[in-house]
Amino acid sequence: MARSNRPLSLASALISCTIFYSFFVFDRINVDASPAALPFPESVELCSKGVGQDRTAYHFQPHKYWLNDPNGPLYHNGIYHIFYQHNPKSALWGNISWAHSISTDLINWRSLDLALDRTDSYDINGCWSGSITVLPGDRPVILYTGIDSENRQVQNIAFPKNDSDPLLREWIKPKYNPIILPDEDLIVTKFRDPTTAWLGHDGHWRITIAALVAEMATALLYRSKDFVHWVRAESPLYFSQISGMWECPDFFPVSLKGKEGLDTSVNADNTKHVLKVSLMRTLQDYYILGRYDEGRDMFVPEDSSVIDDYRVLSRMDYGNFYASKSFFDKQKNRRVVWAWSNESDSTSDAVKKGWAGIMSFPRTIWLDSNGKQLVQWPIEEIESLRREEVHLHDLELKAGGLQDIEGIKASQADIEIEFEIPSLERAEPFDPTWLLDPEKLCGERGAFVQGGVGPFGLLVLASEDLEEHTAIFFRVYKANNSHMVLMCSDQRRSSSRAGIYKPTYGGFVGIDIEKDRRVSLRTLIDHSVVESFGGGGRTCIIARVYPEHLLTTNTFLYAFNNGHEAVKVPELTAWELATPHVNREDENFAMPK
Ligand code: DQQ
Repeated sequence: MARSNRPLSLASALISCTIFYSFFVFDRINVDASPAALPFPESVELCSKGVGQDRTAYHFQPHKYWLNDPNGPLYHNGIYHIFYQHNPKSALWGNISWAHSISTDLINWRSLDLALDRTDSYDINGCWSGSITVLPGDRPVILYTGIDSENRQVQNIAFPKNDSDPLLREWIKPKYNPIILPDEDLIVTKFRDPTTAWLGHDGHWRITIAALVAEMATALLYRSKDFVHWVRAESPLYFSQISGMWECPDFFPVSLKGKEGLDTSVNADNTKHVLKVSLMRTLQDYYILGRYDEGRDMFVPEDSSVIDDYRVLSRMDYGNFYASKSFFDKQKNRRVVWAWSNESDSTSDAVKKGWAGIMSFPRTIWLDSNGKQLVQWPIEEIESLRREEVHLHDLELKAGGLQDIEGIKASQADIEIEFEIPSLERAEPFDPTWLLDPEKLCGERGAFVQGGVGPFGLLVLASEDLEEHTAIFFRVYKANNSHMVLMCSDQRRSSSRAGIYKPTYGGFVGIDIEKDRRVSLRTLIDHSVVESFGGGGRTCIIARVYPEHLLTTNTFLYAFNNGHEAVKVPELTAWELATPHVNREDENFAMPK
């Protein structure tokens, strides 16, 4: 097979790493900035390798050390802000504070000093997750969980020190903190992660906070007139028997028509509400669609029959995606969601690398036109990173077909492919019990187990001998009255390195394959990330992988079909992506004065 990927020799990898290490020792450059100034400088191809071949290029990660949950994403006065859970001293979880980065395009990021550090009795053991709300007068305010000197979880507030600083660099914690203490009936170590507030028609703010109450996973409701004094409502916003504690709830409206996002306080006839919860038990994010009944101040799920079994809840993503948080981007009238994607390598690997944890690529999120599921899609700004391009069309993938996609550096790429299924005749019978564990099904029927219709999809981050690869693929089954499309991301062969978690992820795709006869796949590849969007973003799977061959040789990209039935590929486009500035501390990168 002819392969024209740009070679990456061991020598060049080592040179890139040397360059990165030299950035590493530079101190942060303090440059004043104003939002009216020019945006970030053009993306420059910097060291794409970072510390080892696993460092990502265009996914958000700190310059060094530990990252977990996204906190308080915000668009304010021309600048995007992301805060996140960070250990400023190590690549392992601990010393949890709020780190802070800013951007004008959600692609290039500059890191600022910590926004919240563990300084006072009410947060001396950690500044845990929380949110930002913009109060009237365009004044952002942070609500976060502090771990106090008695290891209780309390809720605190912080304000920008200087309202006229467009970068919101310094935050002040008023002396009257904490503003919410755990009531007697609550477990003091299970009361955390306040949401962005929404304003009711009565002029009172509301927030929800996760807690475990009488063994029930609960989204407690608090109300306030002045944002400082909060009163717990008698009834929670929502609770469920879903076992274990929820973390990082997110509660927001979505429009019944179109992709536009809504401000968190909107509650109208043409909207639904989404309650997103992060389930500690599975470390997965789930969501429930429903209605916000303002009269009763309660969330009412539209399908109450399913919600006590987490296995049938809708998933934000079927992969390594946790503690997600969304915000309304009023500049572009969209809602954008981020999540923490944890490492799948070991803690000793983290220490060696000097970092751990990345964010999923920011995704626009909206309600599908059928009103039944959420759809997520990489924000359009990713297109500014597209460079070399390969375009193929009208391919046929017969049984066993493998199509080399060559001409781009495939370790840092964006691929859009559409599969057309001329015949569903050979679709195998569907077993409804699979709905409870699609992941297991993906493990039993991997990319090389022949089926009737499928598996077909992509092999990414593949070594020349295919010993290492990650497979993202579909299979179509015939159920009683319809066809079911399974999407899998199989990491079992992703790396020859031992000591790495290499799961198989999977979920069903909510499309009508009988009518459409097509299913699309978009995959973002970024060294140790494979982030996939099936059926136009109806099923998403982000995975962390650590291919060993990236250090020394080219990586390859293929489309394949291992089903009996031939499939067609009407369109396939793959772009190599440039490396933006993501929290790198080099002299070329500063917001102009
Ligand atoms: N991470 C934070 C908590 C949150 C958890 C601590 C979720 O506030 O519940 O770092 O990952």
